[in-house]
Formats: sequence, C-alpha cells, structure tokens
Amino acid sequence: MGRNRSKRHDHPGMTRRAFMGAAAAATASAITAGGMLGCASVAGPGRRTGPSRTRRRPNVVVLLADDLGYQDIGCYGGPVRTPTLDHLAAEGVRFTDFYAGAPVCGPSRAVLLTGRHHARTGMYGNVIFKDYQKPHLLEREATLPEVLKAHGYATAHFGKWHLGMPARNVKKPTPAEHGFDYWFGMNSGAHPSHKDPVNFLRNGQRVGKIEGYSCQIIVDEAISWLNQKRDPETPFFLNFWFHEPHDPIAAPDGIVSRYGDLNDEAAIYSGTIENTDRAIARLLDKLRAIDALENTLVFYTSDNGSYRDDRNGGLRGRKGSLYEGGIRVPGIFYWPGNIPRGRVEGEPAGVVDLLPTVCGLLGIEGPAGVHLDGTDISPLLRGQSARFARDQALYWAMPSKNPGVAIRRGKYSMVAYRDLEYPRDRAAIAKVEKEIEEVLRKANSPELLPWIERTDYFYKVFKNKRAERLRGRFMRLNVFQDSWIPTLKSSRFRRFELYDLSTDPKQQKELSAQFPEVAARLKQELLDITASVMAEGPDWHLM
Ligand SMILES: [Ca+2]
Repeated sequence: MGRNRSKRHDHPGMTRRAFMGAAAAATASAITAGGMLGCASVAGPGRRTGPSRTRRRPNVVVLLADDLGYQDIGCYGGPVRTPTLDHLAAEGVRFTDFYAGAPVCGPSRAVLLTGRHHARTGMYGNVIFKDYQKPHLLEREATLPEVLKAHGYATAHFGKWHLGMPARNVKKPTPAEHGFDYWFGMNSGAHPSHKDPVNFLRNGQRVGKIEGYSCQIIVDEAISWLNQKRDPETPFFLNFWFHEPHDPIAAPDGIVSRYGDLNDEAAIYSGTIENTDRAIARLLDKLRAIDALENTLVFYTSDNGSYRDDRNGGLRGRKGSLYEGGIRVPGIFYWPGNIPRGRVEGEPAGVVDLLPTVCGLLGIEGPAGVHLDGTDISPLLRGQSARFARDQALYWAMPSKNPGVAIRRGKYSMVAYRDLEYPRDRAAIAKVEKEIEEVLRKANSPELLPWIERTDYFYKVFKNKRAERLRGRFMRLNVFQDSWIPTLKSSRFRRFELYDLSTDPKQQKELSAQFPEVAARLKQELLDITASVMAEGPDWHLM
C-alpha cells in the first residue's frame, strides 16, 4: 500500500516540529533561489503589476455544509434552489463520486484539515461530551491552515468546529492552536437553532446572542474580517463550516414557504440550504468587489450524508452509515482561469484529498514525515485524468458502526463488518432505556413508538424534556469509550461485501462470489490500511 510512514509518530511532538522546520526551510530556499520575485508569492505582490502578479498565490475558500446529502442541491438533482453553488459547479469541476471523510461530523472535519484518516489524528468517532470525552484533534497534527500559514497566508475559521475545545477538566486545543489566526464559531452546533444563536465565540470570547441566521452571521463576520483584517498583500484562507442543514433547523419564512408549509420539517430543511446558498452568494459578491474572486480557489462539500433518507439520492444508508448514503456528498472545485470550467468528473475522490490537492495546485510541499491517506487530485481538476493515479484507496472506518470499515477502489466498493462486542455497561443502559420508556408512556407521548424501535439514538432529540435529559445519560453510556480502544484494535472482521457502483450504486448486489479476485484484492487493501490506521491511533485510555 501507499506511503506508510506512520512509525514517525512514535513521538507526538515530532511531526509538527519536523513539518514547521521543513516549511520554514522551504520558504528560505525559495527566497535564496528565486530572489524577490521568487518570494513574491510568499510576501504577496497584490499591488504589483507584470510577471509577479501572475505568481501571486491564490486565496483558498472552503465551504462545508453540515449533514447535507448527495441529492440536496440543484446541480446534483436535488430539490433546493442553489443558483450560487450551481454556478460554481458550472464554472468549475463537479465530482459525481465525491466522499466525506467520515459518516459523522467531527471525524470528517479532522480528515478535511489533515488529509489523514481521523483515527490517526486522535478522533476515532464523534466527541459529544466535551467534559467527559478526552479525544480531540491532536495538536501534533499538521493542518491545512498551518501548511498555508507557513507559506504566508492569513487564516480564519468561521462556524462549527467539533474537533474539541478546552473544557473544565480537559485541556484541548482551539482553532488558534490548529493554525487559525482568527476564529469565530463554537465547538458544536448553533444553539438553540440556526436562528438567533447564543453560543458563538470570537477568538475564544463569548459573543452573546446574535440576531439572524447562522449561515448569514458567519458570512457577515467574514465580510467584517475582509474589511478590517485583510492585508491586500497577503493571500488568505477562509474556512466556512456552516451549521446548516444540521438540526435543530431554522430558516426565514420567506424562503421556507417556497418549499412548503412553515412548520414542515422538509421545507425548513430545504430553506436552511437555500439560505446558505444566499449567504455564499454574498460572500462571492464581496470577493468580487475587492477584486479577489478571480484568484480564489473555492471548494464546496458536506461533512457527511443527510439524516433525511429522501436527500441521499436513493443511496443505501444515511448519516452515520458506511454505505454510500452516509459518505457520498457533493464535491465542487472552482478556480477561474486555472481549473477548466464546466467539467463533470467521474473519478472517485474525497475530502481526504483536499490538503495534498491544495499543495499540488499551489506547488508547495505538504507536511513532512506524515502518512497522508489522501492523494493530490490536481491532475483531475486540470482535466489531465491520464496523469492521475491514486496512492491509496479511499477508506473509512468508524469504531461504533457496523459495517465498521469501507473502501473504494475504482468502480468497486467493499464494506466490512467487525466481529466485536464492546464491554458496555448493559445493566445501566437497560435501566436508562426503561426510564425513558416510562417517562414517555406517562406523558402519553407520540415519541414512545419510535423510541421503542430505537434505531438511531444519537440523532433523535426528544421534545419531552425529561426524556431528553435521560437520553444524555443513555448516549454517555453508549458513546465510544477510550477504554474500548484495545477491543477495537484487536478486533477482526466477520463479513465482507463487494459492490460494483458503476452498475449498482444502491449496493444491492453482493459480488464477492462472482469476482473472488477483485474481492481478495480489496479485502487485502482494506486490512492493510486498517492495520496502518489502528497502529497509529492514539491510546487515549493510557493518556
Ligand atoms: Ca455533520
């Protein structure tokens, strides 16, 4: 398999220091070798004219939706009016087979920032209880903003974070420690909903209630940043992690009414997506107004599939699943004049490729001494598919899901079921379950029936306040525990399923018996990557 240099992670501090040293050396050598013109791209020749202007590094803008499905937005055949995103796709490259880093929020974001499987970076699964759960994106990781910062970029983050924030009894890095000069957001979602959120922090300081909708609020903040903090000589990286359409959802009535009744969940959900499209339009207008858009690489995707079954394009599974519906998402790259316009790309790719691809497009070195799970897809973006070869198959692994591992190589996908049982506190779980049932029964709640069927306890929110408090205890007992890491690392697989996505995108026909050689090849690669990821995954239970 690819370039496995994971051994170098034995000493947590090494990777980051090695990377920073290498980046500084690279900058120094660029100045020595190229003189002022060579380093112009680092210093930023924004106001100059002539040859140096064309060498100016592009700005980078990442737009990430939260829980948006494969078939939500217009250019992917979805029902939501998204003219801005459709325009970016029409003027750039739109991937038909693009993948999130994980089927849930936090781990997916760790992959986006590092180009590595999330378990390597410290994030085995979602961190839901910030005081109770130690895991977070390890400070030793070299992130995309750190790579760009080392090459002279100003960096800012706007919106949800979900990679850990300092808590009462746990020290965790903030976005500032992960390479962002400026940040405006919060650990998890906007509270109490997208409307009038009360929990935004600006560089760690509470902001208080802000009127308006989350997607518009973070674009307002970015426009202020561009007005007040931007140095026209310096390229910037703006990272937008929108809360929409993750629940609890809210959108302006005028938009919701375009999709149905004001209290219809599907209509509100669609409204949050159109509202985000409108916010992105305001951002692009601003970039155009300051003459920055023509030299900006814009990337759009979602962090995982939708929790709504009707928005994943009929794919199998939804948010949380390692079948296609949980991980296949939109993927759009736009960089006028540099990425040929109007292309639809069928080669599989994913957010894991973002860091190496940005490095490839900018002609800069990625982090040194680190195993990247992603591949530089810049040849695909430039329409030179013949020059593209993937280093390592696209790969996903979630410790608390079954199937627990998935891999994609060409047209084939394989999923594998782990043969393991975590040492859960079954008695305590049964007790809380019974209490929830009693509370709902007593209140004669219509929520009782879905609870008894309980399939997705993580994503269900009870309207009954007492039941909701009990659900917190229930989740705490069921969420992946650090003490389960040895069980996970020593686990084997009991079942493998092979699918041909070119003829069977809904993963209905299992083909292992029909194509034993393909199955054996994918199985071996799946086992090799799993071994590599598990070897590098930190032992939180010992830390
Ligand atoms: Ca999400």
